[in-house]
Amino acid sequence: MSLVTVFLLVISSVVTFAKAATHTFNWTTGWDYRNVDGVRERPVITCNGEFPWPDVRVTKGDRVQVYLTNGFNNSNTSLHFHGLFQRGNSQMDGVPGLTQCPIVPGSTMLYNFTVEDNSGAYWYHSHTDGQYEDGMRAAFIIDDGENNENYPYKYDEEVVLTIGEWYDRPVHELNRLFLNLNNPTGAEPIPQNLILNDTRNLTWEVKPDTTYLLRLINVGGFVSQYFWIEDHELTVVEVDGVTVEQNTTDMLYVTVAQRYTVLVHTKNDTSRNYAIMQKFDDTMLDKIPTYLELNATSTLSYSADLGAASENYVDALEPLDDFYLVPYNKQEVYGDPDYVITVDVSMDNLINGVKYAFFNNITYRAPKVPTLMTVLSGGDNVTDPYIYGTNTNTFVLQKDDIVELVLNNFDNGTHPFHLHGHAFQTIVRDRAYEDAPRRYDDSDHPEFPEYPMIRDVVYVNRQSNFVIRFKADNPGVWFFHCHIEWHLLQGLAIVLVEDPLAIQATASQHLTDSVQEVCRDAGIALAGNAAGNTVDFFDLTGQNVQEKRIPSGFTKKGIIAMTFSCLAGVLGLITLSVYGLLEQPEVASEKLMQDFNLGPQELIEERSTSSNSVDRVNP
Ligand SMILES: *[C@@H]1O[C@H](CO)[C@@H](O)[C@H](O)[C@H]1NC(C)=O
Ligand SMILES: *[C@@H]1O[C@H](CO)[C@@H](O)[C@H](O)[C@H]1NC(C)=O
Ligand SMILES: *[C@@H]1O[C@H](CO)[C@@H](O)[C@H](O)[C@H]1NC(C)=O
Ligand SMILES: *[C@@H]1O[C@H](CO)[C@@H](O)[C@H](O)[C@H]1NC(C)=O
Ligand SMILES: *[C@@H]1O[C@H](CO)[C@@H](O)[C@H](O)[C@H]1NC(C)=O
Ligand SMILES: *[C@@H]1O[C@H](CO)[C@@H](O)[C@H](O)[C@H]1NC(C)=O
Ligand SMILES: *[C@@H]1O[C@H](CO)[C@@H](O)[C@H](O)[C@H]1NC(C)=O
Ligand SMILES: *[C@@H]1O[C@H](CO)[C@@H](O)[C@H](O)[C@H]1NC(C)=O
Ligand SMILES: *[C@@H]1O[C@H](CO)[C@@H](O)[C@H](O)[C@H]1NC(C)=O
Ligand SMILES: *[C@@H]1O[C@H](CO)[C@@H](O)[C@H](O)[C@H]1NC(C)=O
Ligand SMILES: *[C@@H]1O[C@H](CO)[C@@H](O)[C@H](O)[C@H]1NC(C)=O
Ligand SMILES: CC(=O)N[C@H]1CO[C@H](CO)[C@@H](O)[C@@H]1O
Ligand SMILES: [Cu+2]
Repeated sequence: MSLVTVFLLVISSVVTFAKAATHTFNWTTGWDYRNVDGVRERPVITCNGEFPWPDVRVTKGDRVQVYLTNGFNNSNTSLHFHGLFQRGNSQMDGVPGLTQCPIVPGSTMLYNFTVEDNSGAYWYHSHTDGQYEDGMRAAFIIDDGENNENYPYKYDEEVVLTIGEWYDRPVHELNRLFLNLNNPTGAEPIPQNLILNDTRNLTWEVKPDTTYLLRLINVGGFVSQYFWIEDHELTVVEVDGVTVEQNTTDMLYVTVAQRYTVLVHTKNDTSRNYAIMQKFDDTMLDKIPTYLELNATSTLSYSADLGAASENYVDALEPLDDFYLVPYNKQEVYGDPDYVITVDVSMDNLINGVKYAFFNNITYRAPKVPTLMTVLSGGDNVTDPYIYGTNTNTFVLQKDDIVELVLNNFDNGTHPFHLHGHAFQTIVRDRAYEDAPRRYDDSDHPEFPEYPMIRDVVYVNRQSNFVIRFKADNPGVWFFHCHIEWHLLQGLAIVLVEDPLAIQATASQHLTDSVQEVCRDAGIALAGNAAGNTVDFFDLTGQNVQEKRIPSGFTKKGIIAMTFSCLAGVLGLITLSVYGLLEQPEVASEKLMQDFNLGPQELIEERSTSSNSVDRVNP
């Protein structure tokens, strides 16, 4: 290397260093009342007493320091920066039970990381107990260079727009009804409304003949939505922070946690305003209550004098299929995998009558010691998945392996899956199947795309399968889970421990003072296996485990019968509010019977014959 080159390298690193900024935030959680959807006031989670939470904008290379103080009196909290790779810094990923301890009331955690590997549209949210559905989330935008100067597409203005859904009451109330013996079918709570930018009937004032970079972020927790703007094309240029070759469409299908960045060119003609439309994917709802408006209209406004736009009806929902998007960097499909993980998704009731979600028959239960702390204290034993517990579905990945994850969805619903620490290639996504689930068959599959779409949240169709690939080049402890918060609460998650020996050997992975203090405040040990055993890492006595399976001979019908017989009086209140059917009690019991293929006569018979079983089940 010549002296001149060395000199230039020194100069350029100094310049880069000089430009990188540090952004420090000091946030305390709390509750207050807000009327978000214009229907009614309800408690929302605030940031320093304010709502909504602030959007964050930084430049690639910057440092972010967030002091998060738990200002709640009776719930824990955490903060996850969705989509950021947190390379060499797994402890900042924000997942209690995996990478940190829960932040208990009064405790403060410093999230301190640089944004090196990512740019584009991200978001941050609580990773605790569905809290983000109560408003603890916002956009996190990363410019590529000063004023996004390295972005490959040109535009005039940039606008962020969060979309989502809103419930009529807080998640902790809904969750008591959801994970409940009285909701044996696991029907998810029905939202009250579609929202965008935490309101309805929004007016977006635009200038004519202008190219907008519109960053759409679905910050919802359950239902996917269709999005379109009347008579305006959407040119997709980025998904989940991955720049793609332009693809122009009239309509998008956005699952929760996905981001689409699109170019929208406005018209020269300012003589009318246009509808911005959102529509629920109602196939994801167990029941469509009469009150629920399935679509919402906002206004793309060329002139305030022209007022609000009226609804734009379309005959067919034909969104872009993201599977065919091509990354801008044209990364080729990874070759044959070194390691294949196959997971089957299913839902079932356990002995307590609650409906759970399973990967390979295991519903996730957090370990007693966060998995990252097990890695840091486990010596040579950390390459054995057993020490992380038998109820955590933990897989250990080896350095730089090409990992293939095959997901077979035995559930008759669409699910958006998210991998922490990576964006992945999606090489197969099969169509929906109506009658029986279809497994992936690696001897009979469509040809893989040459340049597969890369993103961090991808949906699987009902009773179908997908295959994703990524390279295990980011040592850390990473969650892979359904981003429907209800399903995560039901345990639909696995854990990937990536190159654990490298985690041990890397100074930046060692726990910061703040991370350790958060654990001390929570009374959680910083060492040990999943059961908290520090002497013998292979002794899992006392680990958290799932409820027992329902013994054969005791059917789901028994569970239903038990529900009806024990709770005939209460049924109206609890089950019905979960089904969103308070106004139509008879429809709800009908729905319950349909879900379990029970006729009214059978129901009565079950009720009289299963009374012994009922005793066996009651705690
Ligand atoms: C954060 O704000 C709280 C309350 O205003 C204050 O007590 C604390 O010192 C601040 N922390 C930092 C690191 O600025
Ligand atoms: C939006 O409009 C609907 C009726 O179209 C109304 O019920 C609701 O209160 C409005 N919401 C807000 C936040 O203004
Ligand atoms: C804790 O906070 C909740 C929600 O704001 C409130 O309803 C409750 O009264 C508080 N409890 C105590 C003991 O302060
Ligand atoms: C908060 O975390 C602590 C420590 O793990 C735990 O004991 C407590 O039950 C949690 N609180 C809630 C409301 O989940
Ligand atoms: C954040 O981490 C950097 C790098 O380790 C360190 O220099 C800095 O002091 C940390 N910030 C705080 C507030 O501790
Ligand atoms: C949505 O809210 C963000 C943050 O307040 C704001 O910057 C943006 O302009 C809003 N978008 C629209 C379309 O009004
Ligand atoms: C819109 O108006 C500009 C000048 O203001 C003109 O250059 C452009 O060609 C017009 N575009 C269309 C589609 O008419
Ligand atoms: C919106 O929903 C209503 C019923 O909820 C329906 O009548 C109307 O056609 C829908 N509009 C669109 C654009 O789908
Ligand atoms: C655009 O998306 C469609 C599917 O919606 C696909 O057929 C087409 O190949 C894509 N084109 C480009 C350039 O990405
Ligand atoms: C899950 O359990 C079912 C029924 O007991 C069994 O047939 C199936 O093989 C199990 N699946 C896995 C992946 O262990
Ligand atoms: C799956 O759901 C679809 C749409 O709701 C329905 O038509 C189909 O009958 C269901 N299949 C099974 C096996 O339940
Ligand atoms: C079974 C096994 O590998 N046990 C090892 C766990 O780690 C400790 C300390 O690193 C070793 O002493 C054990 O042999
Ligand atoms: Cu799901």
